[in-house]
Amino acid sequence: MEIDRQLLREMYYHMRRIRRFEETAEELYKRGTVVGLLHLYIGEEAVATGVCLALRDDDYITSTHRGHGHLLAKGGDPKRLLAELCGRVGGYCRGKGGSMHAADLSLGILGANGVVGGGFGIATGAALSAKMRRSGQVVACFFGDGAANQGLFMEVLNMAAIWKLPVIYVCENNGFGQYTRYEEATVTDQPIGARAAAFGLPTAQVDGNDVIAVYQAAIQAVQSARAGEGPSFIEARTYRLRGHHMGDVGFARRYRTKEELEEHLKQEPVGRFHRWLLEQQLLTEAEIEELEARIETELQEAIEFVNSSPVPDVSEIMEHIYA
Ligand SMILES: Cc1ncc(C[n+]2csc(CCOP(=O)(O)OP(=O)(O)O)c2C)c(N)n1
Repeated sequence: MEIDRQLLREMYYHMRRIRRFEETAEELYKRGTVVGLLHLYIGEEAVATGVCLALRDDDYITSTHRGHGHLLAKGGDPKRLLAELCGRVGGYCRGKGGSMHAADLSLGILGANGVVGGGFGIATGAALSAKMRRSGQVVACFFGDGAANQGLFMEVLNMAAIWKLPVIYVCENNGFGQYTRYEEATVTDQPIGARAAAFGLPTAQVDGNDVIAVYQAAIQAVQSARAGEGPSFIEARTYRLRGHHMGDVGFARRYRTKEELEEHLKQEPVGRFHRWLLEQQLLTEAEIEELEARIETELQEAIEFVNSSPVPDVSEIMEHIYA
């Protein structure tokens, strides 16, 4: 598949921007500016980027508790997301939802989700709606390896298969579910995709730290969904480089070692893509620096936006409550 320089540039821009957004959020959390739980996507940037760049603007995504990367890669606004994390009125939910409720329906971003596996039903329902409206839209449903053990996964696979719904189930296998290793919680003599294959879905297992591999698998799944051939499944193998959430620091919980983390750091997706682009002479140092400078400016503007945005007034405490 031909991947042009403009697309490579976009891939690098998105991956690096997600990384720097997360590092900024991490820093602001440590200063007490970010409020509420924070699950960072550092190390997994190639998955959101590869999948979202294969989508159309009007396609949908559903996201997870680790959702900043998905929202940003689908075109979400870093200012409004950062403001949301910091509990400011300029945020996606007027500062009242936090990291796990950010959504932007105008961009097809159907929301992060604090319920593990909570996106399965939403994505499959959105795909049913797209099919009934004959809109040609496709849905990408992001979820973790832990979420794949939720019973609803089986139900949606069956429903999406029988109705040939335009949905792509994207399992981000980052090696862990909270403080439990993947292999301790999930049968590994069969890949997770075997569950989807049992319902007849085409499945792919890709290196989730290789943005091009993810993109190629996603393009194939999108084409098949748009052609009316129904759902697909992709497992992207990656590695979570930070704790489960900001409170999970160091190695005290003993589910991984420092040595393991260091090994994975060598293969982290943003640096790896950067090195590859230079080695292959696909982008120049100057082009990369220009993209990085643009990202720093955007993030600086996001911080200024947060600083200029107040916390919600107590008088609106009962507004925007849906349940
Ligand atoms: C229904 C439900 N069960 C349990 C939890 C607590 N919980 C939050 S994140 C998480 C681990 C999820 O693992 P995975 O789906 O692999 O995503 P990852 O955190 O690795 O990105 C758990 C058990 C929850 N939020 N919702």
